[in-house]
Amino acid sequence: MKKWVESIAAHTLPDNIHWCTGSEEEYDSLIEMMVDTGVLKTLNQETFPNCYLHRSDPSDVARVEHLTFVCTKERDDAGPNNHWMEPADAHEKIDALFAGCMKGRTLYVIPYCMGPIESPHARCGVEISDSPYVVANMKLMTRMGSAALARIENGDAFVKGLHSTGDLDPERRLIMHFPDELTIKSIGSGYGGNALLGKKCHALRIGSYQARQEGWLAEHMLIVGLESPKGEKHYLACAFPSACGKTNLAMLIPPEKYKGWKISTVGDDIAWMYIGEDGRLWAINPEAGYFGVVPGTNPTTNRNAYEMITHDTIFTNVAVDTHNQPWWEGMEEGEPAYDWRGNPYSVEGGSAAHPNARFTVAARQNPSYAEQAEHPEGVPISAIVFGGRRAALAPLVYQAKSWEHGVLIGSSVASETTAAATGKTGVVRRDPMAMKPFCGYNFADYFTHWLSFDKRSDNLPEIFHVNWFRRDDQGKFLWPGFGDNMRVLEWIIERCENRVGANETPIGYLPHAKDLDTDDLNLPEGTMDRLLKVNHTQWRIEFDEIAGDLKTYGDRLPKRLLELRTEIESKLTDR
Ligand code: GTP
Ligand code: SPV
Ligand code: MN
Repeated sequence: MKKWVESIAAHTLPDNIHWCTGSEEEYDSLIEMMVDTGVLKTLNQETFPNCYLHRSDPSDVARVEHLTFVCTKERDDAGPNNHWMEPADAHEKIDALFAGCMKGRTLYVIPYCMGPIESPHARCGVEISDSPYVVANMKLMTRMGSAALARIENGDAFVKGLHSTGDLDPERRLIMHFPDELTIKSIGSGYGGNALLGKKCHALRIGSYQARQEGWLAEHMLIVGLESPKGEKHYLACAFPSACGKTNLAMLIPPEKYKGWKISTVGDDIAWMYIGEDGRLWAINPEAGYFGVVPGTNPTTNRNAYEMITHDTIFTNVAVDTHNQPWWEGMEEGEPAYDWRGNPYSVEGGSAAHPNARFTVAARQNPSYAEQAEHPEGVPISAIVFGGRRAALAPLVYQAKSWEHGVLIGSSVASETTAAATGKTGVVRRDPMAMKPFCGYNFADYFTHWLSFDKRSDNLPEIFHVNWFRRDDQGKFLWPGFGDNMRVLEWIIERCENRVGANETPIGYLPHAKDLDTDDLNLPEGTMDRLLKVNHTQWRIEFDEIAGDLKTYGDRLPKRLLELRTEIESKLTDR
């Protein structure tokens, strides 16, 4: 590793090299240095102790999918779902941008471990970066420093990540993955998913590639624990696209009538899953912190998150009020004085906080943090839940009839695009398993890999699909969401335990309205009917589009998915 660091230093020409230990003192001194240099702004320390604000370059506030590449030898191995470049060309192109890019800067060597240090399922990496903001975020988001370095020095294979903010020019911004070389190179962005290489680049893109070779799954999923008043425990792993509700569901506070239930957060964004000795699917959360969407967070929607981000938090691109406290849309108190760019707030200037403003916090600050998140073996998963943000069509919840049907449902997830990535928002696009931006190889092979689990165990989780985002004709959400999603999770658990019946439809099993307890919600007449209706005509159109999307994967697509799609379509007859 030393040789690698030396060769990078010889190419990037930093003034200094700093090997990160991950200590509190190191974190504090980096924060102090960033405050001095203006990278961070100190927020009101009385009301928000140890909280800081980072304002990104306005062109650098989200992931950039069009600049993100998977560089396998063969183009088909990356698949139509990824941008691809031939590895030697890719290295040449990006290495040219790294030449001398750290002059006048410090090169930080950041050893990290994704997953509990003691876990056989955890994996290590080393990120080289010239951004102290990245170091501070990696400290909160991963097990970073000496313990990870010790694992690596004991012979653990590790992912080599090279990152520089470069000159932040979007024309010279690239995020490249070389899965066969366990290498990531990222330049020109300081934003989360582009720069914190342990997260999307390692734990999902490289991780999914390794997972396929080794027989496990690396997924864009939250992991939540639900314990009933009787002490029955279930863990759900849920895949929703970016900014579609994972963090919120992972730390949900159930409505009053669910008194006695204990909800705990194992993870809010990524799950690594493997088949355990008992044939069940087990999951660990490779992360140790949250990089979460700020707007919309308030004591009613997500009290756990609201409390957790009142101290020891790095805010990115929020607004501030006149008392130098962070402010964002949907906070439901105070008023913005300065917007996310640092300009005096004006209505004409658009939203005060950036719609993709984020918080970074250590997971242990979450009041609902599950101790099981530290267990080397992780937790057994009862149900896998796919979901998307869809104003129309997709019902509140439905259950797959089999594992392969669940894989078809996952592969045809569609969702409205959000501010988490650059580009137009609110456009419905296919986002299989919520992994469209994150699968490090050809989706056709990924679907085959998912299907293969069926042959390896007869004890796999049930699979469901949910949609919290249906809207009425005025554009208002039909379903209250947030804590009330508990009502749906309870039905999911009851289905897993075979304790409740269901309405069989061609697309899957839906709840009988009477089995979803919504009496105390006072929903407008007809709401549940709309949320639980399967309109055959519209679903035929959907299934036609699904066929079109699946066919873009060509010959490598597992035939079974297309057959199953056709079987279901033929049952969608008008009633
Ligand atoms: P990433 O971190 O980008 O992967 O996103 P995420 O899936 O963790 O999304 P998150 O939970 O941060 O939610 C994104 C946005 O959706 C926030 O503004 C939330 O307030 C909003 N949201 C979350 N859950 C619900 C829900 O049940 N109903 C409605 N209407 N909005 C929700
Ligand atoms: C997402 O976009 O899905 C995120 C934020 O979780 S980032 O880490 O930037 O990818
Ligand atoms: Mn995410």
